[in-house]
Amino acid sequence: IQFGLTEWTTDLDNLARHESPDWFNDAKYGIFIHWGPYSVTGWGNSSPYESYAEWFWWYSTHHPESDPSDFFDYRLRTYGKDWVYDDTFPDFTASSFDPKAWVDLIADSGAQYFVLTSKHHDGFALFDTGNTSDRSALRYGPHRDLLQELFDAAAQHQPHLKRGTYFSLPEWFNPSYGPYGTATWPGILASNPYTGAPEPYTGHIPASDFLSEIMLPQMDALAYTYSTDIMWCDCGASNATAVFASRWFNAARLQNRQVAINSRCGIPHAADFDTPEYAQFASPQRRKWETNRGLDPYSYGYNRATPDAAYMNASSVIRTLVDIISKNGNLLLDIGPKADGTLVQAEVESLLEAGRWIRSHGEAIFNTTYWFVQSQIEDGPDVRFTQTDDAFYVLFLQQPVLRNSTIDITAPVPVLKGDEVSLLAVEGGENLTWSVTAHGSETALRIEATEA
Ligand code: FUL
Repeated sequence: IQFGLTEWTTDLDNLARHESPDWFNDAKYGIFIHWGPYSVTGWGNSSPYESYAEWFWWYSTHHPESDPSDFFDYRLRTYGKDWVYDDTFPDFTASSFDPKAWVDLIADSGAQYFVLTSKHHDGFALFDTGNTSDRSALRYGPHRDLLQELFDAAAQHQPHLKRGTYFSLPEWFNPSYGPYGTATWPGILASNPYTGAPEPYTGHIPASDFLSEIMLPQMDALAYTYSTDIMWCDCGASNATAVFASRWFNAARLQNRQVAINSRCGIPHAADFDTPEYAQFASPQRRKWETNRGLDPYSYGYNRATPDAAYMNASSVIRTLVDIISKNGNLLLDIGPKADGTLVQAEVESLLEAGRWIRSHGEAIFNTTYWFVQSQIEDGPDVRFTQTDDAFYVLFLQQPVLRNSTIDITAPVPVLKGDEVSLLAVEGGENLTWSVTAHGSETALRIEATEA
């Protein structure tokens, strides 16, 4: 079979031949954005019991007996006993949302793409869900199509940023999800933990089949109306992804576009990339992967309990990125905007400071591949490797001493041609020379620095 010429079908072995696009492999760094009604509550407590703030509704209705992260008590003392989750909607205003400023920040951070929560587990959509649901930012809260506004701003930006959509396949408490409930996603209704009354599921349009009448049409809307580049599903479980992906891949091919789906669409066998969460692989992986995590130490959504000093600083962003790309990964780094669309200043500062370094060292980051043999060395300086067709990059995780010194990197380095070792983005200073030496079966790359 010539797969380049045949149709994509719903057969999983056929779909498994779809690969992560070149642009995705080359892009290395994206910004994840978790924004929704949970940005109003904005609470996940902080160390030592940190929990995802975007899970507020779940935890504040489900864990009354053991509540180390204080969701349950916070809810009562902040909102009182009659409050229900959907009371957040009017306060999810987006009144200061400036899509152009967000896109400028993403570009300045050095990221090449972003992924916005189009719909999280609470079922509240930031895009137009048509006649499948009225539970969206178009009908409640801001009364705006937030996804479209951000996508439009990104399309106008030069250079273009790729645009992705996080999409939760299950909805926690959607009454129509019930029949598809599993142990993890029980498909139950929420009830107020204090009064026992059922909590409303505002904007619900009853459907006889959640998958074909809600999930699939919404995924199609993201693919065809919004032209998402990445379908970043979450949670898997029951799904219509084989139908969705085969149609989408065929359509994308006709348009000469490369699109991607992640490993959480319910058919991991056919995914383009894996998605370790707050984790990264220790060694290079043949299959493309993308770490997702927040600048917040343990939340994607805005968490008012996180102290400024706890967010990742620029140097930890850079080290994390460099480590990941040396192992065939990408980094999808999350910010949690506030309900009015303002950004957390500590997150902005880290992104901008890291962005200056990332952009000035972009040659060693973007459009590179990992050095498959080894990603780091056991003894000697803490370095990571990337490569292109005509360069081999050694990235130091600690500032090396390069003053009249010699650095030996004992690693199976590639056969190097050419005669130049240079320090990226550092002007003047040192003359660097390199040589490859053999120590028994080991090779070592020796970099010698002499004062210019
Ligand atoms: C998880 C979700 O439950 C989290 O809230 C977050 O969206 C993360 C990226 O995926 O599965």
